[in-house]
Amino acid sequence: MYTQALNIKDDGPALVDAEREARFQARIDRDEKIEPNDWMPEKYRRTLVRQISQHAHSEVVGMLPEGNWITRAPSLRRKAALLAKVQDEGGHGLYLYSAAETLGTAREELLDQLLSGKAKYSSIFNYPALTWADIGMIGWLVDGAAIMNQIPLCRTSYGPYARAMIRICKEESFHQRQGYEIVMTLARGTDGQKAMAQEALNRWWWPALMMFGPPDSESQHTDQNMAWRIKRFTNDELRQKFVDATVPQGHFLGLAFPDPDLRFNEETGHWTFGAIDWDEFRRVLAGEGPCNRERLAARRKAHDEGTWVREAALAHAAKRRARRALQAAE
Ligand code: BYC
Repeated sequence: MYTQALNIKDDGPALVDAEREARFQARIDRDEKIEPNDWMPEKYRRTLVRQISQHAHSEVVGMLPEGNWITRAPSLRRKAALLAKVQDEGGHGLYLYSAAETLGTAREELLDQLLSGKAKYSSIFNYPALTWADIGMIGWLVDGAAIMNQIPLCRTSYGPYARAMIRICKEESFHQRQGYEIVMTLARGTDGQKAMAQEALNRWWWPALMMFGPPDSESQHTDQNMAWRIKRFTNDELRQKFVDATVPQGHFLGLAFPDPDLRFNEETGHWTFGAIDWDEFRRVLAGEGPCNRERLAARRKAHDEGTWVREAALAHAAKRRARRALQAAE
């Protein structure tokens, strides 16, 4: 088994599980990073594989709504920036699959889980990108929400995940700015362009708030993940931070948020917002969002069409290994 192939440091049979777990938790409480060969509770390992692989899948599925606009970008400059952004997302997927592999699950297995529909990816990528303004909204709101969630992940307790997130966040920050600049250009453009930006904001605002996950009262994993310092903030805390940062940015552009209950609360210093449609969120997670089927079909097609590349890479690696073995024997 792949897991057994890892050289996991063991503290010896004298330590019973409870003692091991207490020592593990003490390391977490001291803010020490957990590394691949360190002992860790099986549940910690499984939780990380689940979260990191869901994150990796989100990056690669996230390439689809934007990739669809590369040929239709309105200028060469926009096209170059969008191409770079979509390539960055592919790169993030690769770092994250590598981070997940350090926990003992092979990439093929993780990809199988995505392609069979067993593994989740972010709900947001099951919505369509209908106009150019959507590309701006994805950068401003989707990458903006991703940054809010991911900056604390740079301090997550598992070393390889934390280190991957540092570079990812730098790139996401550029993505957010390019999105905001697209929206700003439209918001300052003709009436038609401004209407396009407003219409896109109306469609993306609520799904962006759902990216942070279910409310804390319904979240299954938050308490344990906070104790293990995988998560540093709860879903609702991050959602509120995102709303507080984003609403003034939208108002600066003269755009209106599609929420009649959105108000600044002078006492708390936070924006209060209306009720999120959690039924819609659950439907999207259950595979019934506007684009779930289309996204999985696109990934399966890409995977099938990439078979020859994987086979060629494996054949090349086998040939190099054989050549090295021959050289060593000489
Ligand atoms: N979509 O107990 P909870 C990006 C699932 S950005 C789908 O709160 P947890 C990108 C959750 O997995 C997006 N599923 O869980 C941006 C769990 O299901 P399972 C990716 C969701 O883990 C721009 C169940 O609901 N970012 O990549 O404590 C361009 C209960 O939830 C969602 C990340 O993945 C959702 N929105 O917290 C390109 C960041 N929300 O597994 C790409 C890392 C919840 O028990 N992930 N679920 O069946 C996290 O920070 C956390 O996993 C979450 C959820 C905040 C998402």
